[in-house]
Formats: sequence, structure tokens, C-alpha cells
Amino acid sequence: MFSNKDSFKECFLKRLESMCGKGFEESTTRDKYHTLGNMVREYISSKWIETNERYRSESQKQVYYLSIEFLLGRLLGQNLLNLQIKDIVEEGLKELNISLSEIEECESDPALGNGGLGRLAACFLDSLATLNLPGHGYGIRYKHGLFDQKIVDGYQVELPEQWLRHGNVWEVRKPDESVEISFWGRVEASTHNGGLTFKHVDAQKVLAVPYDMPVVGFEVSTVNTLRLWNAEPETFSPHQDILSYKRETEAITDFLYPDDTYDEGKILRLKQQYFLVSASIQSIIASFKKERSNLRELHQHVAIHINDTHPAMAVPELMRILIDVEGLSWDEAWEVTSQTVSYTNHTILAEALEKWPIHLFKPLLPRIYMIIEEINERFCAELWAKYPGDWHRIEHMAIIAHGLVKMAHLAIVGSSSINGVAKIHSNILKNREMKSFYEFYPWKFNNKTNGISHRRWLLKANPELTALIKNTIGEEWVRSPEKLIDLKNHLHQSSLIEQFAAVKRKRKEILANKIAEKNGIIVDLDSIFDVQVKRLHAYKRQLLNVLHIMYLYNRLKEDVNYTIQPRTFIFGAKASPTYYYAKKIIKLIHSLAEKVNKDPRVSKVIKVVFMENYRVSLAEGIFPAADVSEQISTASKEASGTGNMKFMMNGALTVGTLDGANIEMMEEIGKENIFTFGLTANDVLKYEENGRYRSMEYYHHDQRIRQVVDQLTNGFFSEDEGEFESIADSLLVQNDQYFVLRDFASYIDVQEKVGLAYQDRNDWYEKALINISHSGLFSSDRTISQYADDIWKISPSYVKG
Ligand code: 26V
Repeated sequence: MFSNKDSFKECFLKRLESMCGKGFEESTTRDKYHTLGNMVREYISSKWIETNERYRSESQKQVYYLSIEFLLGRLLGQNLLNLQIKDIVEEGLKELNISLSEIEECESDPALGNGGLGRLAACFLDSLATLNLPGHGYGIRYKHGLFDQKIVDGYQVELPEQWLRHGNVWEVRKPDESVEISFWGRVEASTHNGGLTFKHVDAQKVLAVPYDMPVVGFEVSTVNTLRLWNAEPETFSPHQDILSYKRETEAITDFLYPDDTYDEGKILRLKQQYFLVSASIQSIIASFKKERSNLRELHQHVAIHINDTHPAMAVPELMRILIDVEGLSWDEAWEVTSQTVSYTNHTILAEALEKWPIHLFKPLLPRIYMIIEEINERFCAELWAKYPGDWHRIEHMAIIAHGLVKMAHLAIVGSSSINGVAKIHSNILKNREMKSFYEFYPWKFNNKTNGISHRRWLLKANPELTALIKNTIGEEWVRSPEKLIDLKNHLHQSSLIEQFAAVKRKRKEILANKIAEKNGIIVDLDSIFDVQVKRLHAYKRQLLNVLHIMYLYNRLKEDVNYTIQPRTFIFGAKASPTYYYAKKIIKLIHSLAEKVNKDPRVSKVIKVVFMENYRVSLAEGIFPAADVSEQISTASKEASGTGNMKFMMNGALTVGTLDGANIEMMEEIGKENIFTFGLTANDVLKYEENGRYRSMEYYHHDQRIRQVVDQLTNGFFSEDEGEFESIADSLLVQNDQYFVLRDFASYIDVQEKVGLAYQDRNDWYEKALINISHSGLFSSDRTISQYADDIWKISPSYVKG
């Protein structure tokens, strides 16, 4: 049906009628989306079946990537591209007077993740399939993904996300592979053959029903699986109150939680985590047992990766199944488990490390808690043997302490590998945050610098730039992104620079039209598109960006002769619903936008735009249009960042701190092709240790700082004077935990350099092309190859013949 456009058209029209019961003329865009989606899924299914058969017959080692989030983005366009049928479909539809991009817009954008961690998981799936690696995702089929953001009078309002409202053409429900999950109840011990055995009794049981989604590799025949679990009540459950049982059960997979600490201790979140882990481990064991019987060899055939600590209960759950169900001894089970599991840490923010109160944990998961206690006791005994008498160290490293279960400690003790996501982050883990664990298990620690899928963030998001690169250096880089470096040989050609300028302008125009439509703001295409899009967090310092804009506004107002390169400041960010500070910053950006955009003179030079409901599909329109990428976290706080890489790949220049992967980007492209500023991670960590930072001194000594900070509370924004007092307090009363005022001067300086640099447009675009040419290193194909070789020990599976 996709062999040429005529057969496609014929098939499409027939299918449209049979699926929707309507003629072509009556059919809606959604009908067309559904028809095309179903055709594509059908086309995928034979490859999918073949891939699974190939994996079975080759009995290759498999990796299972457990993640509480998979932030996939829309799939139709990516699947068409990966299957190499996009052109046929696009041309066929065109002849029917249908635009493919309009159809694509019909697909809901599954927001099954918060940000970096979830999107990384999605890029990893793409790379696993493309590299023909036997690797599959396990996650949760949330009925509602991350909330939809509406802005009302400058304030964020959250609405439930509804990605399943019109169904999901990509998923296949597999009720036969459902598994039971047990909560509550108690543990009964009995003696059996002279040993103790344990049974979880009186439990409340819940059904985990798998929905499989195909993960299509790019221009290969491999189709891997993302299995998302849905919680459903058991049919024959003898419950007195069937309605509340049903409600409680379905609640488990109703919502994705926003990542904040303010709802810490939510039992539903703990339920979600165990639900994911137990269902996935049971499913992994079941497929292992189809081919083999000796579970003592599990680690030779299976690797289980836990994406942050959310799935850390994979360790005790695997122990439980091996011991209670499969009859292995503790030592045998421990050997297998700790050789099978590996763990990635994604943040060093202490407040983001998961700890569960025992009083919540133990009643909900009595057997799992018991196993964690045993792991803890054995671990503490090992510590005692190595550090006799060092109570302090043991208390600090224990998995259970002070009424809490520390999930990161559980993950470290139960895994064979622990990695950070950028060099600096891995070093901070080793030398500071997890120092004592590094000393105890030095061989477990390693780095895997993050990456992004160039297929989504370049080929799909920026077809114009893709075409230009292909015309310039051919197509090899598409399969081997490190070959993008060949672009460097063409930099002397003024035609390349000119063509790149044209591509950038085209993409700026597309974004400008969207901004005009959504925000009613007309922006100048000759202005610098200066973009900060990411979750709203104090450590990411959207506030520093805001203070810089306020400073520019002041300069422009005070001095009619002050001229700058025109700029359009673009923001996109969701704030966690209970994160008060973050929501205030969103309001502040809107108040600033109001002030700047309404000023007849200032608005000729600068504009401020907040794009509502930032998500993958919106991001695909933003990265290609950016000139400047704001990566301005307090050094040491951003584990890696991945947006930084997406901007780089689309030819934006970075304004950034020496944090996360920014450092490795700088090492690649050279200092002259990035704008760095601010404290280093060491500076920050020293300040944090010696407590010598006084934000008030910077306030008093720098008039520019005083002016902008005062404007937060002196009625400058002409509203309620108390509105932004909490932000001013964070800077002065609370001594500016994220060093915004400390880095202010340095940031202003570097931004001035950016403005000047943009005036030499040739030189600017040359720098942009240098950024693109080095971006291959940050492809998730490189990252995944490293995981495959160093951690998982899996190799590609190829179709024979
Ligand atoms: C959770 C919380 C909870 C409380 C307040 C602060 C806070 C901050 C972050 C998080 C989420 C942590 C997990 C996460 O998304 N980390 C991101 O992972 C990306 C992929 O490795 C990485 O590029 C980002 O730097 C990192 O923040």
C-alpha cells in the first residue's frame, strides 16, 4: 500500500470509506488521520512480528528500560520518516488536496513525561531501534499526561491533558499478558524443608494490562516495543465495595505526577512505582521463561535499566520473585539481581532525591519492605566489616534510616552500574553527593553523557536544514551523525552561509506566524530570537533572563541614544502546580511582556513572548527558529540538559554557564563558538560550603541590580506592589540560593557580546554551522552505543540474508 503514490491513494480512499463509513467529501481531518494512522500501524506490524521472532530465534541478550516517563511526542510524522514512506504519502495526499502536516496536527501529543528525563527515555527508544539493539521500554499508560497549561491574566492554570480522548492508533492491548499486582495485606512466614518461606496474604490485587506500542527504527527493519501498563480492577474480585475498589484501582494510572517535592509522600505515587516495577519484572521473567529455565543465568540474557530511582523497587521485586516464586536462595538471587540491574541518576538536587516514609511504605508493600530491610542489614554488615566502629558513615549510607527508605541508596546497592548524565555531573556524584558509595564501590560508577535523537530534532523538526546539509555533504551523516563534521570543510563557501541564513529566516518566519496567531504579537524577523524553553525551576534561573530584560528596558528608557541589536525574548515553561515560586516567575514574565511590548519605543527594539503549553510538538517549531539558546542554570545544578543539544543541532549559539553538558559542547566547538559566563561549579560548591556569599552586597554595590530588584516591589509593574515580593525576598532575604545576583554582571556582559556578535551576520552563521557540525557527538545513538557496550553488554541483531 506504500509502494508508490497511486497504490497509496487507492488504498487510502478505500480505507477511509470502510473505517469511517463516509465518503471522501464528508470526511474530517481526524477521519483522515485515523485512516492513515491505521494504515501505517498495519504496515509496521509485519516488521514488528519479524523483529520479535528474530530476537527469540537468536536468543540475544535483551535490555529493558524501566521509566516512569516516556515523553514521546507525536508519532505519525516520525514513523513515516523512519519507514521511508513519508514522500510517497505526502505526494499522494497532495494529489488528493490534503496536507500531510494538517493531518499530523490532528494527532494528540502524548505528554507522558515532565521534561528532560522523560524525553531522554523517548530518544533512547528511537536510538535502540535504529541501532538494531534488542531494547524495550516499560512505562505507565497514564490516562492524563502532564497537565495542559493555559495562561489566564498572566497566571498559569492547569487543565487535565486528554491524549486518549480520540483513542490511540499506535497501541495494541494485550489482555492475555496481564499480570496481577498485590498491595496491602501481610506476610506469612512458614518453614519449608528446614528453611523459612514467605507468602504475601490478604493482599488487594490489581490487574496490570499491557498496551504495546511499536518503536520503529530509522531505515531498518527493527521494530522494538514500548509496553505501557494500565491498571484495571480484577473481574472476579470478592470486594465488598466494588465501586471504591474500581475507583482506587483506576486511580493508579490516572495521572502523571508533576516533578516537585511539594506533594512528597503521596501514596499514589508509591503505588504507581510499584505497579510499574512489579508488572514489568513479572513480564520480563515470563518472557525469559518461554525460552529458558535457569533463572540463575538471568543476568546473562537480560539487563534491566532503571531511569532514576522511580523504578528502584525493581531490586527488591526481582529478589521477591526469584526467592518466593522461583525458589532461589538469598545469595543466588542477590547475585543475579545485582548483576542484572543498572541505574542512571538524573539530578543532584538534594530535595529531588526520593525518600519514602516507612509508615507509608511498609503497610502498602509488606513483603517488599521486608526484603529491603534484609538488603539493608546485609549491606550495613558489610560496611561494618570495612569500617568497624564508623557509625556515622554507616548511618549516612544505610538504605533505611530515620524512618525513611532512601531509594537512591537502594538503587546503588542493588545495581552493577551507576551513571551520571554528563561528565561534570558524574564527577560531582563521585566526589561529593555519592562520595562514600564511590569509595565503597568505585567500579560501579561511570559517566554516560546524554544525547538527543537527530531524527526527531533535525530530520523531523527541521526538514529545511536537513535538505541543506544533505545538499552540502551528502547523506552519510543521517546514519552516522558524527559525519556532520564534514560541514566544516564547506564553511568557506559563502553560498552555504547564505543558504543557512535563508533556512534560519524561513524557520523564524514560521515561528513568528505562530506567535502572531497565538499571542497576537508581531515580532521582527531581523531581531535575535533569544529562547529559553524548559521546565520552570529556580535553579534554571529564568529569573536571571528576566532581570536582564528589565535592565535593557531601563537602559532604553533612560538613554534615547542607547542602541542595541533588536531582540525577541521567547519563553516556554510549565511550572509544577504547587510550586509557588515558579508560578510567580511565569506571572512576572507576563507582567514584563506587557510593559515591554506596550511601550511604543522600547517595543521597537525588544519584545517578550511567552508561548503557552510548552511540549514536544511546540518545541519542534521553536528549536529550528532560535538564534540564541539560554542555558543559564547555576553551575553544578543542571545534571546535563538536553535542550542545549537540540538548539546546537539547529544552529543556535549558546549563552550558558559551565554546567552539565554545556561544558562538553564547549570542549567540542571551542570557546569562541559559545558564550559562557558566571561562576563555575567549583565556585558555587565552595560558596555553599563556606557560606560566604552575601547577595545583599551585590545589591548594594551594583546600581543596575538595585534598580531591577527594587522594581519588583516598587509598583514598576503597576499592579499590586506585593505581587513579586516573594521573588525579591528570594534574592535578598533568603540570600539568593541560586546566585542570580552574583552572576548578573557577568551575564549582562556576555549578552552585550552576543548583541555585537550578531551584527557580523556572516561570522555568526559560521559559528552556527560550526555548532551544527559538532552536534553529532550529542546524538543519542552515541549515548546508546556506550550504554550497550559498557553497561548492558548487548549487541545489534541484524536480519540475515
Ligand atoms: C525533580 C525535582 C523535584 C523537586 C524540586 C526540584 C526538582 C528538580 C528536578 C526534578 C526531576 C529530576 C529528574 C530530571 O528530569 N532530571 C533531568 O534529566 C535530564 C536527562 O538526564 C537532564 O538532562 C537534566 O539536566 C535533569 O534535570
